[in-house]
Amino acid sequence: MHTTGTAMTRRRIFAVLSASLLATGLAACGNSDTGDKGGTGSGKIVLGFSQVGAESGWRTANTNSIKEAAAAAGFELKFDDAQQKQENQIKAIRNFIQQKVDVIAFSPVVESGWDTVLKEAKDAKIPVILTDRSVDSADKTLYKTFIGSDFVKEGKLSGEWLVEKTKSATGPVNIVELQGTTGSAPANDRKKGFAAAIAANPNLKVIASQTGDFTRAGGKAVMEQFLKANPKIDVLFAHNDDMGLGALEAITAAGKVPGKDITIITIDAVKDGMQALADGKFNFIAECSPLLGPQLMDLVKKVKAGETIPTRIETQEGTFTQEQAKAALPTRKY
Ligand code: GYE
Repeated sequence: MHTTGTAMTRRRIFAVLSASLLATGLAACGNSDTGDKGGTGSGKIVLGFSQVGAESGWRTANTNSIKEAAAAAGFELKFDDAQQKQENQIKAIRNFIQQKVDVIAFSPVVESGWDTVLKEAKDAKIPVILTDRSVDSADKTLYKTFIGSDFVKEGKLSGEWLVEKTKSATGPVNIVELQGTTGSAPANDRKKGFAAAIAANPNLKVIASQTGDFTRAGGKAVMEQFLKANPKIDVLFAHNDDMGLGALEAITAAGKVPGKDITIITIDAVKDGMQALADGKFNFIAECSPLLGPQLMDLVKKVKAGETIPTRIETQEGTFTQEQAKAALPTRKY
């Protein structure tokens, strides 16, 4: 069920190799592309990117990947940080439309409420690429493609690992869940996938589930409440590493040993999360790769050239146990 260390390493090397080849190829294309009229007349392809915010280690790595890949591709990047607010993203997208950028890409804070602004971009003939998170718009012609992870699968892998780990448990297993940002695709989907994976095991019970907004501070504060209200917590399922890391502080302060008294499952596999896993404080992480930059730039180029691209591009990722985290950490890039 789980990817072995060797397979994981091989996949990782392949991913790094293809990412750098892609970046090199794009850099060459970008340079020879100086005749291309962008929205600002700089001669470069102009990409407007609206980012969710800076809520987590994942997000920081994602922002870096996008900025580095845009520079390597020779694009002009207009980058906006929405500070986790949908209204800021809508404003940023309207600004990009006004500035007549070539392509708009964004990672939607929440799933709903995008139709109007996406229609405005379509009417202005500016193609939109969804990055990392999707929208629930019924009209699929409002965007060209969605590039990112399968969040339901990440939740499922987390739940399946727990089912396997607790298969000989006799009594009830009490689970608390730290959800991501309310209404966001990863929070909705990870919750769904996890619930589906444990559904057939009545002794596995989610006794409390609340949002920690994908932040360390949120994870800590909500875990404190969980611990106060529930004398017996066996498992924490956190929708990202950062909330799990915040929760560690609350658990330790409550006199419990994370990773032993409370089994901790998280999602992302950023460096700090992997360190906690290697140290035995976390027990399992389902990976979610933030390194979407090179692939995104490739798609921007293709869309700008009028090429047809697949409407869904799924990120490849695996899972980590404590032993696998120890092996992977020395070469972990983010
Ligand atoms: O898991 C979390 C971040 O959308 C996949 O957002 C992303 C999620 C990621 O804040 O750490």
